[in-house]
Amino acid sequence: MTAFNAERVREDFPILRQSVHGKPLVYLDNAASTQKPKSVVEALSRLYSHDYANIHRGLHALSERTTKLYEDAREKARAFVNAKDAREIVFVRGTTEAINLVASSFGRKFVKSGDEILITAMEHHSNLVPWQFVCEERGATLKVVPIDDRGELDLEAFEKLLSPKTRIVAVTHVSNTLGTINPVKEIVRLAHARGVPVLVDGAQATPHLPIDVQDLDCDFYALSGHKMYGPSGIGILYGKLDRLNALPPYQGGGEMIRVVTFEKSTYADVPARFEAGTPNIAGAIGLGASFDYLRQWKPGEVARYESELLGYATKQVSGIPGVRLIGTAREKGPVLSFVIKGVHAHDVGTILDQEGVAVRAGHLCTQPLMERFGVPALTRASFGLYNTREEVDLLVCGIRKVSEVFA
Ligand code: C6P
Repeated sequence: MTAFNAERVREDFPILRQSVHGKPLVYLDNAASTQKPKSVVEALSRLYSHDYANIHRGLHALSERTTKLYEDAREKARAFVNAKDAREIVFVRGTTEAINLVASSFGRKFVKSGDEILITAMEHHSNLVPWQFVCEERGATLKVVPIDDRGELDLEAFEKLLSPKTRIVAVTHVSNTLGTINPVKEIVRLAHARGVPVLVDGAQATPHLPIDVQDLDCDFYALSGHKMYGPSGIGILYGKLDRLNALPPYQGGGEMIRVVTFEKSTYADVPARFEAGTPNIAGAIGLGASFDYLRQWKPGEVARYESELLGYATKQVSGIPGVRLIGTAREKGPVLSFVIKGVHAHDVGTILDQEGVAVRAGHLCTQPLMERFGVPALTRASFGLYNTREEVDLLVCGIRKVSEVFA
């Protein structure tokens, strides 16, 4: 284990050493996607320079080597989320595909007319629209757990909304817009007490928090590689073995079958049943390298550092005239969303970009949340393990400029 030191960490990310519009780059769009450490880039380069072939199909040396690297990455993913068994890890394109997989397969088999699916008011569209598909197709109803003005989930309302008709609960671990860390373990406990399975959207949790799916006891957990210093186009769906075994296939194609005839096909065991076609081989291996990268620090050390950084930023930004913070939950991931009176979020983003500060502006794929807080859009600074207090100061300086220009 190494002691956490953000300045040293920055040396692992050559992309950060550049200027944008003549100013040093301050990359604060980590909730959208993170940058990649050298070790991840090198793992991809090594694969394509030495080992690459298709997997699970070839008898030749390169195929065997690449298959081993791919399956090693599955084992690294298992260890990262502390799953019991590597068969509980399915490689997918990312969180969006993981949720679509569960919604489609679970919906087809277990959801019928009159049933209910329970989500929360702070879900990303990726954990909302797939459930709307299911509701439309099966004649079910989508129920939404409300949140309070800080952006915290109303647990009492959640308990009341859990009904004998509830088939599944789908909840985000950490909100991409508000930063709220949801009490997922408690949510799972309450749902399980009524026999309802829970899917957790971990897209914004896995880059920051230690994850233990056995401790959470959730039935499904989704994550995206590109948000946790790995490649894009790869992610994992964790599912308890019995839950995955109970699901029908999601897509048909190569490698997900056992026997195929024109009359009927039978399917492979999990996880192969859900990995139809040639997968994102390099992506999975690169993701394995990002798990290795994050493992160098004690669990919780990155979260502690980022939380301090968020506290530092929150204090300063909230003091700027005209600024309203959106998302002030007591437990938060490193996300700072805000609006500035009289200024459109896109203008804030554009002016900050001129200062070299990269943030995201818009509805952040959470349109119902914009309505809940009565804003058309917002600006979000999101922190990662390579960000520093000096960078927060540059962000604050940029926001002050915006606020002074438009005041
Ligand atoms: N949020 C953001 O800027 P994909 O695109 O499949 O890797 O992740 C989708 C997703 C699902 N859930 C949550 C909570 C998310 O934050 C995201 C992606 C990015 O906030 C892009 S919209």
